[in-house]
Amino acid sequence: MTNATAELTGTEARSNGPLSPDELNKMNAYWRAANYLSVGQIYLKDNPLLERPLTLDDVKPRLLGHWGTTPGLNFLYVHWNRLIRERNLNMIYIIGPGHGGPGLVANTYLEGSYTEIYPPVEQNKDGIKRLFRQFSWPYGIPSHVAPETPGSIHEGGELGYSLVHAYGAAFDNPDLIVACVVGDGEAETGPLATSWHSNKFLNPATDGAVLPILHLNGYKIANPTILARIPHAELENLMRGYGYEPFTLEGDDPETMHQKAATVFDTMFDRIAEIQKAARENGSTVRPAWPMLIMRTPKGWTGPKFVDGKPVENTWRAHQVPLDQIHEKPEHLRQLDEWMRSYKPEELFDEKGKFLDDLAEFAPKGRLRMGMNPHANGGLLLQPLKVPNFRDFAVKIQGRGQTDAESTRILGHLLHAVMQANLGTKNFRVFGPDETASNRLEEVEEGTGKAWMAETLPVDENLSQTGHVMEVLSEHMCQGWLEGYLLTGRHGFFSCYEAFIHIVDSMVNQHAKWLKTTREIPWRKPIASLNYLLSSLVWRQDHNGFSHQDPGFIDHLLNKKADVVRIYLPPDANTLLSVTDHCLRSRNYINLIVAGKQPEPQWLTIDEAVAHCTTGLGIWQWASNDEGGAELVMACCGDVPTMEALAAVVLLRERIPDLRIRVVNVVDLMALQPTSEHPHGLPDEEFDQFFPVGVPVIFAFHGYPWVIHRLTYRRHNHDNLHVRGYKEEGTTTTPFDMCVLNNIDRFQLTLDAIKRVPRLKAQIGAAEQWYSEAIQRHKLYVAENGEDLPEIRNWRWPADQTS
Ligand SMILES: Cc1ncc(C[n+]2csc(CCOP(=O)(O)OP(=O)(O)O)c2C)c(N)n1
Ligand SMILES: [Mg+2]
Repeated sequence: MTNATAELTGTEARSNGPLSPDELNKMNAYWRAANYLSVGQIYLKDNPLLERPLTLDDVKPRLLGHWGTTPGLNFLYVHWNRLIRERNLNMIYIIGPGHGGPGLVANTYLEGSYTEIYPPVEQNKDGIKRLFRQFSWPYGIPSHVAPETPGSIHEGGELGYSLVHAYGAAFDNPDLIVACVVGDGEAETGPLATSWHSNKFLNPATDGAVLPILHLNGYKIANPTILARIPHAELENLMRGYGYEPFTLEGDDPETMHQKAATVFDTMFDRIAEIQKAARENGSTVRPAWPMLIMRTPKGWTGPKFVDGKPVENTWRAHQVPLDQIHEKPEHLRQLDEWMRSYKPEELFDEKGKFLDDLAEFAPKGRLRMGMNPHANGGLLLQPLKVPNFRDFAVKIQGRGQTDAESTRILGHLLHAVMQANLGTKNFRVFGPDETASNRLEEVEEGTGKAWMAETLPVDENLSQTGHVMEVLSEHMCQGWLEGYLLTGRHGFFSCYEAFIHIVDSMVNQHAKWLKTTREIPWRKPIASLNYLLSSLVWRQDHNGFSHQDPGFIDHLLNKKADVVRIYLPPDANTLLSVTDHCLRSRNYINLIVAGKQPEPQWLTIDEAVAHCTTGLGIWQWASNDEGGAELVMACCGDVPTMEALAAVVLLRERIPDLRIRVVNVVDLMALQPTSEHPHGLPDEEFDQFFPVGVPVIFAFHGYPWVIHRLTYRRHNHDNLHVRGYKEEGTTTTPFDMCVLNNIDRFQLTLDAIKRVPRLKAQIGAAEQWYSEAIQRHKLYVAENGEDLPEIRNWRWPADQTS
């Protein structure tokens, strides 16, 4: 392999491409500088310019970071700089192998962004020392392309999401080019494998461009990659099959590689410009074959070729820290010294440690620098969403629970209005894995359509090349597109079946981490919240059954930092409207809304709904008779549990008319937590007002029952809290039988109440008898008739019991 640092003399290389000899030399010097600073970050805490031979005192005690991917990322950065300058491009750079963090830090430092954002990291020797020392250092900066890294919207620690983020960023950003490096290992992940199809949703007239670079360095941590070990033609055909026009850049000799890269990138960027021109000026509506690059370069390019007699460069051994026993092996220290000097720092930085002006000039200026591009700090560009008055869509309540509505369909009216109000600014999209209509939100498609650049047939409905509803049967893609869209300063809404949102558990972890960290970074401006609507809920899987029954996403989100997560279970349409309005206006949260799509009773007027959602929980006085002090609190959270709890109240009143019952409905789950744990948490004194100490609470909950215990275990009345919820019993059966199977039905709640109220002790035996007869009757009836008992099916809250 040719030494990267050799002065470039090859006349052939100089003449055979778009770069002048001077430009080529400068680009290579720039790349050397980025590589030098990358290696320095991994290894050094002192002697930043190698003014004296390296000693063990200069080297960090713990060597942390990843070298292997970094030189490739740096190589591309230098080339993007040239293209941005020459073509005045608005460009951001997404790094799939986010473990190449040192490279992005190095490049944003060289272009000046880093020092502007972090002034102590000066453009001199002290600054370089600080830059080196802080990397992977306690209270310093992380090793990945983290939120702390200027220009990043993608941490890349969990591999697989680079390309969806890139497309999400490009939607509705017609002037933006998103260069996206996909690791060849990353390309083996499920999310990444499907992400290539994003090109069927990208409109060259109204969206920006994504330039995928498959970084084919041949290896992962300890293995070769699949795509590097199939014939090149097969790989190209794979990319063609995905609808791209593949280009290849292959080699290891910097001298020729810069020229080759400049040549291929000029062609590819010309191609992007042609595609956009055809769509924007000539009205072409054909789905284009966007260019993509297969970059076949060595892993650990320009690093040590052999260590301890074993090959390192161009192998998986280059993945992390190639010389990792510096403190044990003097030979490793000598090799490190030699490796770093091979970049010739004395030719790159002046005696004060400042990057030489005629090299620094090579970077673009101002906001064109990728570290300063506002699209990578989306909050800077965020425009408030126009949200029409949600009260205009309210369900008229005539008597408690006397009218039914599909709550999510009512929400669909609001979302449609939001979509229409923001079509002009093009900053709102609704995402769903083929479930928008199934979740009763299809009205949102009217007037915009569902994005679709592939073939259409007469039978299709609502497909449109400019649609702002995004439907693809990949929860990963929906989530990733939405994240990319939000991170670049727009708004969105993701509706999904409750059980299958788990597919993106891991992605939402990463987004939550991003939000948590950015809250602590002053220069990162708040972005719009990530809003989920989960419908097709556990209790009403009439068509599907057990596979579709899982309310555990709530549990999953509860693990996240309280600052970031909000969970709402509106019991009816008006509360759903109020909650959604709030979520759409919020910033920097992950909002989870769990709401049913089946016809269900409507309880609250819109004014009551707003008040209820504002406190997060409330006593439903109209359903309570607790004057003189409650003897029992019947609590509920979620639409079906609310109905069962109210039905139990009616049954209890029939049996024990003088029982003083209070009904408490919880819409904001986090209100149950102590204030110390969550900003929405009620102070203990207030909590005790709702759930008085010593009074038994029967709590009917939408999800897994221990969620409620987990949230309330420190509350005074916790010992008296008895929760019913989903306990993993399910199948394709009637709606009420689902409740019975999980012991959350009205009969069970009634029996629970009788068992827990001390003065009713004498009635327990009779109540148990009554309970088993009721359940028996129910089971026989559903088994025989295939539907619920008429009194269950047609149940209504009795008007005369409204107080
Ligand atoms: C989803 C996921 N699985 C596993 C890992 C652990 N991991 C970190 S880097 C890496 C290899 C990545 O290889 P590649 O994408 O080819 O990157 P590069 O060769 O450029 O370093 C793996 C498996 C991870 N970060 N994310
Ligand atoms: Mg690789």
